[in-house]
Amino acid sequence: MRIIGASVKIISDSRGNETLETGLRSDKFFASASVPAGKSTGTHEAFVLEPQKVILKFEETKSEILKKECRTQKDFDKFLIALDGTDNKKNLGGNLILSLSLAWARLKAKENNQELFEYVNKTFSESFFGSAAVRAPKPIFNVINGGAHARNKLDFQEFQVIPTTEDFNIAYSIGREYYRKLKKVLDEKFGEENITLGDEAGYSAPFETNEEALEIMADLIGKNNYPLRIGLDVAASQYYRANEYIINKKSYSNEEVKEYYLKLIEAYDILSIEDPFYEEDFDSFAELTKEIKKIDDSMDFENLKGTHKIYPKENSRLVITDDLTTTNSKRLKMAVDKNAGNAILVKLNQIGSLTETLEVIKMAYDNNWQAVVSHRSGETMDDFIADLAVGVGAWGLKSGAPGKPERLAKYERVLKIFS
Ligand code: 2PG
Ligand code: MG
Repeated sequence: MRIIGASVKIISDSRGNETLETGLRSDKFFASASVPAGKSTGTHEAFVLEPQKVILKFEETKSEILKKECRTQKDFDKFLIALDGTDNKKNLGGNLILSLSLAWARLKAKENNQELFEYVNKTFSESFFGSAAVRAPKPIFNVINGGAHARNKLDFQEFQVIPTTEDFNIAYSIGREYYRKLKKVLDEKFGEENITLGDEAGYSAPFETNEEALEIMADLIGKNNYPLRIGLDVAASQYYRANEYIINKKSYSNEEVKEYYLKLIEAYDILSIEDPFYEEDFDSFAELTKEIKKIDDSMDFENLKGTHKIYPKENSRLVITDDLTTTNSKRLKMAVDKNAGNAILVKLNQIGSLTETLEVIKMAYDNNWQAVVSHRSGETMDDFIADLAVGVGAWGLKSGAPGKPERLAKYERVLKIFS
């Protein structure tokens, strides 16, 4: 495909920080893409170059991009990676490379007369011989925000609800209903004036402990018999200090924090836990994964009572790796070799190109890991991740709570694909 025009703009993300939007033009079409930004970022993520510096870099390299004619996504992404020439995309910036990569994907999909998710699905099978069934992911609603994403006492970053129904339309509707009801519960308990929204549109309130938030969530699920389970992204690197974890002002060793999580998992029937340990501690991830599998294996699914009955057996619990693996196949290989988890969180901007992202997902699938596609806490209105999740048949899509436009955009796109 020949590119006849390319431009990069500086736009604002949902936190008001500067980020990039890139446009590419072929003979017939125009396509653009913008990139998000994280706050609880992993050390091994691709380098983010300051937007103003990106503009200068882009002007230097624009002629190369216009000269180069690439046939496939892989060719284009490889060309950009070679142009950058560093290990972590430090020269051009992972943000510039990703925005070009995603704009190219959108443009190519238009050239092929395909929907973006179809293009992703085809590219996944053609480039990596990976086959994935197009399907709607489970929406993962981050209804209470803590950690680096809110100003409150919660150590854990994300308190999520995950619908157990396969029907996305119903799942989305239940998620929104739960989110509305939760607001009422919190208003009554803490006073309306004390409830605010965190970075990902989840509520922030003066909770004293993580358990207090979990208790309120579980109670609301139980009372209404909602087909929802609880998920957590604890983002443990944020409360890790030299060999100890500080939770609610108390210090825990690796072993103690593992026991603490296991207690919570059993007490609140938690379906998934993300980043339970410091981002280099593969061994503790492996230990917890082993213990959680034991809980799942010991469950008598035939004789479960009450709301448990609606949980299908195939919904085994997930230990999700985010900062540990940073959407990087070298890191995922290390995690897979140690059984340090069973699902990878996929963020395009952690690695910085569509091709490398698909490569990581292929590796995950080959090793019987699940994939959960994720937004960042600083988002734009771009909904690329919805098509990515659908196109690779991801287990889940994490796009925050259904309460701010940049979060809704992704869920709405999935809804549109399946309507
Ligand atoms: C996470 C993400 C997104 P951030 O930790 O999973 O929810 O947060 O974008 O701040 O890294
Ligand atoms: Mg995370």
